[in-house]
Amino acid sequence: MSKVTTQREGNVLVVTLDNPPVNAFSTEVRNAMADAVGEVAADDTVEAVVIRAEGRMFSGGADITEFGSAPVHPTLPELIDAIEDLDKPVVIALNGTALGGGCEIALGCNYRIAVPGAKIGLPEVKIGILPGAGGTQRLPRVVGVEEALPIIVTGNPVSAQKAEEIGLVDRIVAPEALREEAIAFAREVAGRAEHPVSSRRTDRIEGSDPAVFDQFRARHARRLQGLDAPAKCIEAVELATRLPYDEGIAKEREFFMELVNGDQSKALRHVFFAERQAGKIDGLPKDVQPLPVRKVGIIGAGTMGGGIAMNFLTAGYDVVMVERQQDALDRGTAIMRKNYEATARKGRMTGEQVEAAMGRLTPVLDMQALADCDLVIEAVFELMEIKKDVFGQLDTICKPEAILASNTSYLDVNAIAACTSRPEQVLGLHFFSPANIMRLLEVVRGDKTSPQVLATAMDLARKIGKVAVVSGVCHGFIGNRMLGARQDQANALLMEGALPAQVDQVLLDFGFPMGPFQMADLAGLDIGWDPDKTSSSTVREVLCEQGRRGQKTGGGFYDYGEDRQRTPSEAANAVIRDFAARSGNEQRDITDDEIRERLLYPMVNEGALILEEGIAQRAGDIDTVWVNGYGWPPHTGGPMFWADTIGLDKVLAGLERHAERMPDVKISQLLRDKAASGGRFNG
Ligand code: T1G
Repeated sequence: MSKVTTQREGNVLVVTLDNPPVNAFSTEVRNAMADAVGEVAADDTVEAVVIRAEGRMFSGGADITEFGSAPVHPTLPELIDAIEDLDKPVVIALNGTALGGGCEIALGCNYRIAVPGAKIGLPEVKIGILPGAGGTQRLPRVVGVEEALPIIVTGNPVSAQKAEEIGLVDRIVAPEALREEAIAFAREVAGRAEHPVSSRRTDRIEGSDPAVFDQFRARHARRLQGLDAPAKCIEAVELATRLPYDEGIAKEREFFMELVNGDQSKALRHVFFAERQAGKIDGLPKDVQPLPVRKVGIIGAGTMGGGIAMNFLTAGYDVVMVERQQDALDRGTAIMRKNYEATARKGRMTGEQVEAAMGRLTPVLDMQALADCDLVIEAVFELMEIKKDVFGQLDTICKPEAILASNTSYLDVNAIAACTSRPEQVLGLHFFSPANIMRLLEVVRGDKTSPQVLATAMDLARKIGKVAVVSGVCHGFIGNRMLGARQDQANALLMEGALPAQVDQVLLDFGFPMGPFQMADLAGLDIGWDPDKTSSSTVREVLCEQGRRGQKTGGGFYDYGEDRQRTPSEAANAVIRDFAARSGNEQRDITDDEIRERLLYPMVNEGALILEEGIAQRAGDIDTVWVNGYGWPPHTGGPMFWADTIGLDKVLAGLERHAERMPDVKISQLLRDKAASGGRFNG
């Protein structure tokens, strides 16, 4: 079945694209589309053209899987130029999302109509490139520089309504009438002498204020920092206002080729596909169907319980939320409402949607109310005894087919499952705080978790908008286990002469949103600290004993002002120096390079051990965890992709160079083997 078909409707030729799942402009599609354009050009009885698509969207753009290999003709720019050069009017009918090349082909048409739900945009910057099929030169000519810049540089799409306002779309029509309306529009314009041609327009860029570009750069400085593509996007649009179209398009192509072959785009494309691959479970029988889930029970109305509940409420599920004390239940419910109202104030939800979500919540004090839930997630205190007691109760309360999940961050899911008569229905669902915001969900499969329960969890993750990664059972699963490897070295470095500010700055410079000691202050130094049992045996204990429990007390590893900005703390540094002096370690000036290697190489090594042990299915899953759960800068691809990029031999050499100072780091045989063979974790 051809991916592009043509159908005659009187004097109009309708060209239909049908390349599931996202109508990507693959080589096959471009060739078939070029044939259709040739058919139009050769047939004088065709007086107008409609381009449309089947499926749930118009197009997700060029076929990203083809990047990295030599361009195959006709390229998308060549195809769009051929459409634009037709001597007959072309109407494009956007039946839904039109992104990247999908938007660019629309810009090459004379007229554009769309359904109300269509999202139109140029997200190329998000995969480290720029619109490479005329988008940076045509869009500003159609909508003007000030509207074009945010679309191209942020990569965020605009609604059909906004597109109509700014002139990107001519009309909005109902989905059921789209094909016919497009044909009627084509007939309407067929007789006109002239038609708008995007690349030849100058009315929207004439007189553009050159200062706009530097103002935009300044306003988005943080977003642009360290990234290649956004800067090139701005430069390409700037050239559209200064160069004739043909010269501007040549620069766009030059920038595109430079970016698409660069490390940052390769990393961002890896992240894009790894996230989607993570949702697949190797070896899962194809016929496994997810179990039906309509009602969800959450135990605990604290920060995690309330955040987890919001995910399901927002996605339309009924939620029963259990707490032991009425005041805690009321507090948790009030915080959920406050969070929703804040979202509504930002325009991301309506008041009705907030009320509907809260209306699906049933706050209770009695666990018996969980009896008819299809899934129950506990978010109680992180203590195995408490978890085991809860699961023992759930096993008697909940219906036999209910799935029982723990939100534990570290604990042994197999031991928890063993407290029930249904271990095949028990697994971990590890949400990340704030649970209603963070996209990552670690789905921890117990030794006895059934394929159907696993499939149900992955299906639920998609429905609540999470990026799910399957983890086996080990202490800390994937993310926290690797975080532990990093934290061990961060703490060791303090005992060798480094201070928190230097250690954190190394990771900030690498692209993390914060360093390990900033993170500790944010989370609170008193997690797991017991004032009745404290014995001044660690830096963290002494800081807690001094009342320095993190940001929430105005000081931890750092001092915090009213604005919560951090400054190095002499008090904390004095405690650190005291412990360091008594540690028996030689105190020395430690270079930033050594700090970066000591923090990141053991993480990569732990990731390799996680792969060796089968805890993670694939290296891309580990990258997906760290990019979506811990702020690893996506333009380096995640820890395993980054190690591939710098070379596993370099990582191994670094681990061996620092081995004496890292006696507890057991170097992975998988890492050794791949370093020796020149292999990569990501194939
Ligand atoms: N190319 C190849 N495969 C793609 C693809 C693409 N552009 N977009 C999606 N897929 C695959 C995806 O990997 C998954 O595969 C399946 O389709 C469903 O995707 C010249 C150079 C369109 C909003 O950056 O944002 O045009 O896992 O799960 O949630 O200037 O996909 O099923 O095997 O994401 O409904 C620019 C990228 C390309 C858009 C749909 N376009 N895609 O979301 O489905 S570069 C983009 C998306 C370009 C020109 C430039 C989303 C989506 P599998 P999905 P979804």
